[in-house]
Amino acid sequence: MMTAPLVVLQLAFLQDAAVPAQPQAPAQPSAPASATEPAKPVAPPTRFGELVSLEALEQSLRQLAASSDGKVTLASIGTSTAGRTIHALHVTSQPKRKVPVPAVLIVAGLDGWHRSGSLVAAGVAERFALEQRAAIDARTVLDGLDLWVIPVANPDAWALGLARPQDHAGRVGAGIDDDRDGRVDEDAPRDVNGDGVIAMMRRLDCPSDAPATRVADAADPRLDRAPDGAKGELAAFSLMIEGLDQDGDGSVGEDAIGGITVDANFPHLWREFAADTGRFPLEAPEAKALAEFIRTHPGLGAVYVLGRQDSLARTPNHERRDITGRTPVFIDGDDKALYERIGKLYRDSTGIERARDAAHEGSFAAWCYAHRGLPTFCSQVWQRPDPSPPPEDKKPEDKKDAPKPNDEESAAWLAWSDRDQGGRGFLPWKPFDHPTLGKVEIGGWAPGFRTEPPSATLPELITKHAGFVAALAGESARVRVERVKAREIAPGVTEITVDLVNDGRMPMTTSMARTNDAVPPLRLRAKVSIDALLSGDVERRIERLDPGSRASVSWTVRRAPKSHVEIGVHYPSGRFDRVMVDDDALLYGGRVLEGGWEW
Ligand SMILES: [Ca+2]
Ligand SMILES: [Ca+2]
Ligand SMILES: [Ca+2]
Repeated sequence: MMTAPLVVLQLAFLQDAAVPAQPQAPAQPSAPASATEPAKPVAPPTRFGELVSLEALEQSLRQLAASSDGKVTLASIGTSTAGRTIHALHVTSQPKRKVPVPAVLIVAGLDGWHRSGSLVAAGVAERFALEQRAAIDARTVLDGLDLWVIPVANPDAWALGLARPQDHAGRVGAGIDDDRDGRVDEDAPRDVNGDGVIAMMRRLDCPSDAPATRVADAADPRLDRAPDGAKGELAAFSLMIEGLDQDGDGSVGEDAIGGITVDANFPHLWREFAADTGRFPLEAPEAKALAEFIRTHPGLGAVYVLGRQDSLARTPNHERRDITGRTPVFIDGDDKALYERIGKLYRDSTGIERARDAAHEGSFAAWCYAHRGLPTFCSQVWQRPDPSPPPEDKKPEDKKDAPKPNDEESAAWLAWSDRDQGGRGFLPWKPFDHPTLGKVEIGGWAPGFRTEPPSATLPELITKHAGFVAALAGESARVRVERVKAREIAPGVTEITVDLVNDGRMPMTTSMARTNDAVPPLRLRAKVSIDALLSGDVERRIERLDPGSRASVSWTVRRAPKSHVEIGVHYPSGRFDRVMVDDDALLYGGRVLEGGWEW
């Protein structure tokens, strides 16, 4: 009990260090008192509440491991293209645990535009490790669960941050000739007007071979839409990324800096002929390191990915299939109920109900689910906040005839930027005399405005996501031997029945795992000679054990008095138990000896 006040003091110190300007010093004396008071619904302080340099984040990870009484171990799962360490945190309540338990894996930082996801992932590890009971009952959860957190899966991209346009943010390594013109990175998007940001351009003088395609949206001329030909509208400009067309080929920014997009370099729905997806799947060392980690950690019960994609705010489509007709593009129909239920848990835990579309072909999450059969859930970390109501002078009657925005979601982002964020979210369109394109306007969304939440919200986001991870862990499949019955049906002949149960809330394996044999079935292997086996199979396989369901397997074997029969129980997770049936078992039932991992 001596350590608890120390932890509180240390966290208070860290909070002050992270937010030096906040006049919150008077709150400090109340910190020790709160240890005895009931938890307040306030997000506990965190050392991951602010976007910092990669080096500073790594330093915080090391500090977390050092201050956790051995509950957090910092390991490396590999090295990035540029030679940076890819860290993994292992969080457990029992560092010397001998019997393996299922683990939840959290992966974040796959590209450079969702760095807050890395902070949230590390912050969740911190919450579990330091048992911030205001947020979650971490001890209960960790008793039956370990947590793996890979907060920055793509450190090279993370280090670059928002310096590159979002579409290219996750690229690593040497340049690729994106447009196959024999030159590499010859016309990357760039900051043409020198405002420090690569934004968008509206080209006003469009040539006939690259005609205008968009008009400004009357509801808010900062936004654009396709012209309505039926109303005689003519397109006024084309929209393109800020750049120069340095090679004069008519395209702007067509050959971006950088090589492989890590989160498009995984095998499922890998785009073979795209410029940035790698020459072969898992070519990027970052992708290979993640895949290796998954392969060598078969006990993962669920994977939670924080970044570009979402599969929780909205349940993924379960009907679309690829051209073979066999592989689901998103999820298998039989896994729909699972995703709906976990999605509801997520929305209840985080309050996040909105999501943006994002490409998922070749992504880590798509591969984890489709090829490895793992229940894999994606979160975009936060959602667009609701804008404050419009000011008084814009009364509803004035707006009755006002045109409706074509893209309501973008309009709502703008409203939030204008009314609540001092307009920081959008760079107004400004005329610019472009050296190769003539008259243009440069402006658009401020980089990261819609992907990175304000730092002030991070502690609360960490609390919400930690709550979801705790809920997710509570949902995992819990397959175990419920009882072992042994009965002597004739002298020297024993009938053995092993009852199995899944008293968790997830199926033993996803439907996807069964479809593609990604995960072995549960196997029960009787270790008896073939002539001692009077009935039953040497090995029995159980493909499916849904939540709340049971399975029962029986054998009849010859067993001499004072001898024993062993049955190996091999779970899909790679764990195994041993069932022992001897003379005592006839009275008390067989014993289950926890084995370990088979890996
Ligand atoms: Ca090129
Ligand atoms: Ca610029
Ligand atoms: Ca060009």
